Amino acid sequence: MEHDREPTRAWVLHPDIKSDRDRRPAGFALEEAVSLAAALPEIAVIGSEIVPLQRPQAGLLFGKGKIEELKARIEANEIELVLVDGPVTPIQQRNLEKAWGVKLLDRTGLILEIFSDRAATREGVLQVEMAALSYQRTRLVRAWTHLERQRGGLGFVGGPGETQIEADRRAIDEQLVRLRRQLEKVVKTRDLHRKARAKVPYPIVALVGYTNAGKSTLFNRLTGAEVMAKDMLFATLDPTMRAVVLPGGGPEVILSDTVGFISDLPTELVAAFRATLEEVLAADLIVHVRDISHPETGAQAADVEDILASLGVDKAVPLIELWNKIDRLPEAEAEAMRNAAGRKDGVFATSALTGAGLEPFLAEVARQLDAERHETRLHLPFAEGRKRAWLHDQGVVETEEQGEDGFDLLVRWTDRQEKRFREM
Ligand SMILES: Nc1nc2c(ncn2[C@@H]2O[C@H](COP(=O)(O)OP(=O)(O)OP(=O)(O)O)[C@@H](O)[C@H]2O)c(=O)[nH]1
Ligand SMILES: [Mg+2]
Repeated sequence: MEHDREPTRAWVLHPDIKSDRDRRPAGFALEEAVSLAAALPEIAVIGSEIVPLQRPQAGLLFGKGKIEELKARIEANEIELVLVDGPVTPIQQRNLEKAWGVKLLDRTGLILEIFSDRAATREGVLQVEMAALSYQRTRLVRAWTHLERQRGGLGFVGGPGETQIEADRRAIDEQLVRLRRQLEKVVKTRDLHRKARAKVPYPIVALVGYTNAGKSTLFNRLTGAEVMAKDMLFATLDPTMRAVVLPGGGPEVILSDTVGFISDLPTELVAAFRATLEEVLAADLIVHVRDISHPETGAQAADVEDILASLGVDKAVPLIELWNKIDRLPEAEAEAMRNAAGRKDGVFATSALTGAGLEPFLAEVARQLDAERHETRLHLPFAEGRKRAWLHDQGVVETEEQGEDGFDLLVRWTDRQEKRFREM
């Protein structure tokens, strides 16, 4: 990060496309796009606007008149970077950059930039690099087809020829193979870590949710950790885990804070973060943290559920929903929310900031984890002392008797604990 440089002056555009059936309310979408831009420290958002459009124009995205109008504003404000909240084809990007004399990023490009700014672990860095390269590769190909066509028609010579583009693609492919190999190595080490953690005697509770919902704030409050919690999109990128004792002498659990989700998450990134989010797949309990004070809270929750499903999260994993930031609502509304949450199973109105509503939530975590447990009788030969020690570590042994050729145990454990045991 270069702090001494002047921030790049940016303008944010949200194309509100009328032909797009399931388009989001433009005001909220623009607000989110501005927050996304603000998540990059080197950008200063000078202005933003909604651009109503009947349908996207093939070569330029916007209509000619609109482009002229925007050009005037861009020049008057000395804008260097235009962020378009939506997909922009490579051809459109090139043409708009030329028309306005700026650099342009689309939504996927911007999210990739943020992720690459945040990635802290080796694994995170590799994943973002791979996502960015895959994105770049598709754009390279399409831009080239366009150039070729144009050159053919006008008879120009020069510019990148086929061999150059082919070489670029090959270079990207080779780089991707290299990255994948490195990633595999890192994942293998992490798998070892996870195996080590599987021996840790506690169930895993994963916090998931839309970006900025309050996951890290809750994580910090419960664990006393200091994970960066900020009014900034994608404050957290790498998953963080900490052991916590649930209050009231409840069981000890491992709490896991994860990367936030966002609508239209670039597919490259979902794929890239699969490995990281496997922590979530391995959880004994999922806590979905929602910002209930956000005007789009319903749509955000639906997005999170879609992403969880696409990650293959097992429907059998119990889930608790938190209606967080209840303190931001006017008292009458907060009261109505608390009542509505109270009528639903596994839903709690909370404030990670003030701590309100957390006690009943934590009691439910303890109860759910306990309800999940079932009893199993095991016979362990003397040679399996390691497994026996593991069971005792997990605190699942109810009774134990020494027989002639080993131990007879009665254990009470969760499905996942049993699965981990069977895999040992
Ligand atoms: N008023 C209020 N603000 C909250 C509450 N929980 C979190 N916040 C604020 O919301 C912002 C985002 O909180 P984070 O904990 O960083 O959110 P996150 O879900 O971890 O976000 P990402 O890491 O970006 O996915 C911060 O400014 C928090 O102080 C709450 O219960 N009430
Ligand atoms: Mg966070």
